[in-house]
Amino acid sequence: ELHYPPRLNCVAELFDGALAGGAAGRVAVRGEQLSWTYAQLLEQIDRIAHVLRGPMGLEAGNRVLLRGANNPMMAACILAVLKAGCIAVPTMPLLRARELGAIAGKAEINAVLCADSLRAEMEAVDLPAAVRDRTLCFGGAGADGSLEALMAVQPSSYDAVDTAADDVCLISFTSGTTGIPKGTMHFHRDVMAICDCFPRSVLESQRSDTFIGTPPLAFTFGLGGLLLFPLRVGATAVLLEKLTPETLLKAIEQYRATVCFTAPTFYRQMAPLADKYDIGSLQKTVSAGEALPLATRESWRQATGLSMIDGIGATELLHIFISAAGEQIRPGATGKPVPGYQACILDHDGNPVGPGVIGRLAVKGPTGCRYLADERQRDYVLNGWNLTGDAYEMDADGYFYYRSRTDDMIISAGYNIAGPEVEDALLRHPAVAECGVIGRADEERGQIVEAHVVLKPGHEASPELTSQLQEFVKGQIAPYKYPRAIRFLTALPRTETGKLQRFKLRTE
Ligand code: 3UK
Repeated sequence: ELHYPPRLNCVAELFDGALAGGAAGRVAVRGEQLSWTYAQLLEQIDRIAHVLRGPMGLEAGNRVLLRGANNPMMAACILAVLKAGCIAVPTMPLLRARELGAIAGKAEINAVLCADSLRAEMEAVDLPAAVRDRTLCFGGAGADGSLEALMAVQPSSYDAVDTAADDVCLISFTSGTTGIPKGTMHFHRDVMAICDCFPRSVLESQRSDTFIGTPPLAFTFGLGGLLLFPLRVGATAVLLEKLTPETLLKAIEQYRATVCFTAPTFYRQMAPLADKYDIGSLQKTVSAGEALPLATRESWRQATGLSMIDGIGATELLHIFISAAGEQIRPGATGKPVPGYQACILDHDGNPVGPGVIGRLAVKGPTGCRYLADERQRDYVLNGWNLTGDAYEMDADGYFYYRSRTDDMIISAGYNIAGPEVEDALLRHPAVAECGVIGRADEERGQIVEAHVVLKPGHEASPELTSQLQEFVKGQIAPYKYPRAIRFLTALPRTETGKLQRFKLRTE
């Protein structure tokens, strides 16, 4: 059981803990341009907090939209908003003006902190005049009126606003795999809870760790894994912009990173390149965002000797709630509920089912879903249990196995077929780099299994390869699951968070 005092400011709590542990002189955040120790990061946060509550004129509870790539200044801005008693609304860097406008409106924002590099798109957003007047940019040349210019004349220390443990501090938008982002609200105590669950009991992170990875800080996977978790234990966070599989490997070598957070596709693309770099510092690699195919787990292990830590998380629940590491890993399973969380599988009527039956995953724990607009609340939360929209199965030992998204289960000639199982089979073929499997409407069978395949360099699409892939799948899993149709693409449609957009494959 986690217990937090009724008055809690999560940023004050994180820094009090780290500084009490002697972190002041250790590096808190490393970026491409600069690094800050805990003491230096704290000073930046405090100066920004003064700007928010002073010249910007914000009050406690006001909402601040944040935009920027992963770097130390973006991290300081997010933390300053929370420390000043305001609510952070981080946004994904690639969003366009229209999408930003929708988020700004839904979240009823009062102010904006925007990286200079993303300024043009932000200026194209239709905002109320009062918000426009409270828009500051950072990370540019530091001209008059920039955040940095205002920070320079502020005091270097700021007393955290005395917030309640269950005051909202973060509004996070889902990545919109299906198109429409939904806002979810999280409390100061939720921030502490995610730091005290997965990183403590599964990852066993320590102050000697250096965290690195790809998820944007605007995605709670990244906010937790690349900022909050390292701060909680007094470790170092490496925050880099625009990583590719190749540059991430290079950065792991350069920064001697010990913990890596990214999505399955990145690990899949890094595996064949791994022997070109000295990544011997790596100890823990965490995969989340979408299902980790067994084929990817195996190729990563072969390339690096590391056992992947798979973990399922959700924006609604803030971070990872089912996972396993080390000896606890059972190939094919996501893992067991992270201590602090409970999980079960429900049938259509909401009754629990036993081992070996596929059903709807339900989760309960210290964090839970609170949608901003509450129409969807009833779909997600049932009697205190969060329904994530995933089809899962449990075994007799309490391990949880991902099958598919509930809506993505393919029903063909009366058979239930999970696309990810077919994807795992295809990924084992030497010609296949990436693939996505969906159900395509079919008069005779209701749906047929259709695979969308991206080939590795040196391979070309042909009718022969199509039948070869079909036979290959039939040799590994029950033949009725084989893809009756195969389409070859040069890339799969993915969200900024690395998730396959199956709905786009269906409408292609
Ligand atoms: C899917 C997974 C199988 C699953 C997230 C870690 O992904 C995150 O949040 P989102 O709101 O999406 C949630 C949905 O994504 N998913 C995530 N991880 C896995 N499916 N295996 C996995 N390991 O459908 C889930 O319902 O974008 C992940 C931490 C924080 C996050 N917000």
